Order: sequence, then structure tokens, then C-alpha cells
Amino acid sequence: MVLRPEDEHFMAAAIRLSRQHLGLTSTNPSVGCLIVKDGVIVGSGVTALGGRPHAEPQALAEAGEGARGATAYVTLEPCSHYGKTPPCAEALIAYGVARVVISVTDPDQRVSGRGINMLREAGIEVETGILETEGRRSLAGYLMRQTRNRPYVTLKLAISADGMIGKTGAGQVRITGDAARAEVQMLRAESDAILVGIGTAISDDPELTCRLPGLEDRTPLRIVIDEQLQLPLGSKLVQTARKYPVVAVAGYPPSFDDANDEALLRRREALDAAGVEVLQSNVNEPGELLEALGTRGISSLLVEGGARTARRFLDAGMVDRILLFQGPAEIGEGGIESPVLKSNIPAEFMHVGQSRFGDDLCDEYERGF
Ligand code: AOF
Ligand code: ZN
Repeated sequence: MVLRPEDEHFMAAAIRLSRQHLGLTSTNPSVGCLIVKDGVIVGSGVTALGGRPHAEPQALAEAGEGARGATAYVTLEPCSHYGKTPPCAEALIAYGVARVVISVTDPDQRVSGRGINMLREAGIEVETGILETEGRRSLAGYLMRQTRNRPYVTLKLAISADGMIGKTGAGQVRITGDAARAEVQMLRAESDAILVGIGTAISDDPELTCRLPGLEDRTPLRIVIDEQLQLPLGSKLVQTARKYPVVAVAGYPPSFDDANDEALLRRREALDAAGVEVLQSNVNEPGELLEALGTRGISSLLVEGGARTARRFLDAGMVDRILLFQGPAEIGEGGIESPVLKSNIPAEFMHVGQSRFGDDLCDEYERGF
């Protein structure tokens, strides 16, 4: 591997660029590409909304003749297949790029090493694995869905100083401040779907939308685990279902209780009529739901609570990342205990960073895959 001092710098910039379209490229990954000539960025591209065009042809078009002899930095191995667009590797060759620096190789079976081979066979110098940890992080949803047919799951919890995530009967309790809340809205914008349990849906009556100015349309698919279909028709979720889709996940109805079945069926019809999609899945096996979501193209899921739902996902080994936001105030009497605290994060998770948002701290933990 022949690295240059500037390689990590430009790859970091390409990764930052790729994040702009996270959650907006559907089943395609959001890839960043920079064309650099004599230390100057002459072209840049990020996978377009909806997934096409890919990043490279856009960056190359901007660079034009400047691409000849230049270095291309790409967060994912350039594709080698004729899919809905021609191969990006071919475009890099045609524009006369001399060197391609890649962070992550593509697990897509149509590509997987072939992109790199095409470039090398054309005499282009190729380096891979640059800032791979960061690159994999930015592509986590895509990589998880490609390799395991399920979304990458982030569990987000806001915890008080005494380790509580809420207060019984108190509805939404303010645990973190405005800066942390804005960060959570950003996380929503970057996710394909967001999920809560029915307990939280009833007690908090959350909207689960992205309300950052200008990013309202980046509200993810909103999912409620609702075994008995108790989601109130007057809830904010149901009331906004026609604007921002909502899925209620019902369990499989017990066949031995006709009266219960009948009532469940009526609630299902009412939700249907209100524009809520009802999906059936074994709610005790989050893996089953995740597979269904993966199949419909969801590659990142944000689990926002409550305690029971978080536990279910953790116990099933279906959490890939934990974000613990810690506020400075105590909740005290009547508090609902957090399913995880800094002191008892499951052993397979590694602490990868801490950020501050106003008076709140956010600790981030990851499990490799
Ligand atoms: C790249 N650059 O910006 C992206 C890539 O259906 P298609 O033809 O668009 O191909 C989808 C595949 O292309 C996807 O699974 C992944 O392998 C690759 N995505 N490749 O060179 C990009 N988004
Ligand atoms: Zn491509």
C-alpha cells in the first residue's frame, strides 16, 4: 500500500460528503467521491437522491479534463456492473484517472472486488481500506442490509442523572435539552425508519417526525410495536399517517379467542381506514420484523424506546449501536428505569465516542459486524 499524507484527509472529506444523502438513497448506499488534482478538489459527487446517478460520474463530470492524471477518493468500491447505470469503474478509466483510493469494498455480489480489478487491469493504482472504520460506519445501513438482509439498528435512550428514561403516568418528560433534541431529529433524518413500543406511543403521544427546518420531508417510516393494535385513533401518529407513513406491528392473533379476534379485526380496520399500515410479526422475535423491513428496503432503524422495546431488541441481539444521552436532572419518585446504563452496557459493545450537547452528554457504543 502506497499511501500519501493527504489520503486520509481527502477520504475524511469524502465520508463527510456521503453523509449528506444518508437515508435518501433508498436501497443504494450514499457514497461520496472527490477528484483531487495537485492537492485541489476539482470534482465532487454524492449518490443522488433515490440512489442514481452514482457518486463517481457526477464528480467526474464536474472535473472534466481535470480528472486526467488525478486521484479519485471513493467511500465505496466503484461498481463494475451494468445495472440501472453503466459501471463507475469504466467511467473512472475513461476519464483518465491515475489513482483510486477506496475506503470500503462493496459486498454486492455483482461488484465485490470486480470494480477494483477492472481499475487495476486498466493500469490504475488502487488503494483500499483507507479510514475503513469510519467508512463502514457511514455505510453501516447498506452493509448490514446487503450482508444480513436487515437494517442496522441504533438504540437511542435519553437518561436522567438517576438512570431513568421517564416517569410513570407523566407523559413526555424533559430529560435532555434543545441541542440534544436537535441531534435526535438529525438522527431521524438520517434513518430509513424509527420504532417505538405501544407503551411509549400511548403515554408520550409522540410524533416521531423530523422537525428541523427544511428537513421535514426526511421524516422516516414510523413504526409502532403494537401487539394488540391499541394505537389510539386520535394519537398524533395516526392523525399524521397520511402525510408521514405509519406501520403498526401486530402480533399473530390467538386463534382460540374469537371475541378477541373480532375486536382486533375491528381495530385493524379502523387503523387501515386512517391510513396506518398493519403488519403482522412475532413481536417477541425482533429479528423477524427486521427481516421484513430489510426485504422492503429499510437499511437503518432508530429504536427510540421505551424500556420494554429496548430490552426486547437488546435481548435478541438486534442492537448494533447504542446512543446514551445523559441529562443533568434527576427524575426521582416514579421513575422508569433505563434498560441500560453506562455501567452495564453489554460486553460486546465498544465505547467509540462521547459528544456534548449543551448540558447533556452523549456516549456512543458500537458492536462490530
Ligand atoms: C458506486 N457509486 O455512488 C453507489 C454505488 O441499481 P444500480 O445500478 O444503481 O446499482 C446498485 C449498486 O451500485 C449497489 O448495490 C452498490 O453495489 C452500488 N452503489 N456504487 O459505484 C455509488 N451508490
Ligand atoms: Zn457505480
